[in-house]
Amino acid sequence: MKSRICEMLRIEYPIFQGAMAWIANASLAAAVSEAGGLGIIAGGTAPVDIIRNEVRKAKEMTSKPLGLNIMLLSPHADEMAKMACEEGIKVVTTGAGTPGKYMEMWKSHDIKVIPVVPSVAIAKRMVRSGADALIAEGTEAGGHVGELTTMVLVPQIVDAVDIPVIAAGGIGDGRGVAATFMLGAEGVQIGTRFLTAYECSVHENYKKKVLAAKDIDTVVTGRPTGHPVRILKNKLSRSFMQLDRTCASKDEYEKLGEGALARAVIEGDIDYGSIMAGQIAAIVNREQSCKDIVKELIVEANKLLQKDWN
Ligand code: TUI
Repeated sequence: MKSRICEMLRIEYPIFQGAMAWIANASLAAAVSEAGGLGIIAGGTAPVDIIRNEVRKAKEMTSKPLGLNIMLLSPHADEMAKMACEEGIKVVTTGAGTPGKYMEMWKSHDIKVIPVVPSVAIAKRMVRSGADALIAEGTEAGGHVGELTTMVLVPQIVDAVDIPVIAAGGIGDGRGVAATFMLGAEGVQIGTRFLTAYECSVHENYKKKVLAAKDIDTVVTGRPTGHPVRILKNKLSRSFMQLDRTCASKDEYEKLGEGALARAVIEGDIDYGSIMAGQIAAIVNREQSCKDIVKELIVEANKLLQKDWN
């Protein structure tokens, strides 16, 4: 399972933990890094000092490489980009936009930049602006998603660029890891499977909802806003779907969505909170340590990739 990504980032296994906003904190990221993967702290839309504190805490918990994700729709993205340099972060991933304007600053601080991309055109643009690797995220993922599936997106991006491609979206076990390696990926990013890790501090009710999820229990809402989001079905998702059907205004979406992720993550409100999770939630049915999750993914994937198919 060694790949260019392991060398580039000095990690043991090419497994990134998805940067789930409000969820991927020091506890989760440090545990994944300690397990030999890449733990990533999510900036989300939080104020910069909250995240700075998580970065410092994580560094006390592990001496292994850690990443920081910058969500480019955040009003704090500029400050977060600077904070990565100030805190000596060595790997930045980005989501929900193009990080071109920060590239020079990050490069001058020796930071590896790995943007999430939902299409070939955006992938090519990221390469031109100096990305070191790409995360090709399919629409199976939770949260803010593009239109293409992982199966279709990964091989096309692998063909279009020369830098390493990490697959994301719909990967929850060793079979998914092996499958994306067959498509040309050199690493995977996994979010949903880590939601039920012991070290993940998301509310118990959120974990239970993920553990109970079946194949068709997620839905993408908000397409008319240009920022479609995949969440588990509940009363909130039904209200969002009603807005989708009635061509509601941006204000109506904002009013309904305001504070909704924190409501689910912190308060455990599974009816009116936004429970972001990927389609693969259906196969997540155990609580485990990050160490066991990473080990299991690698052992299963290695077995499949070395199997004699004759
Ligand atoms: O960013 C994500 N997933 C997320 S972010 C998030 S928090 C949030 N809060 C409020 C509204 C929306 C989200 C929850 N989940 N995934 C990475 C990702 N990036 N998916 C798609 C993209 C993307 C989309 C467009 C990356 C680049 C891009 O470029 C467009 C352009 O033209 O710049």
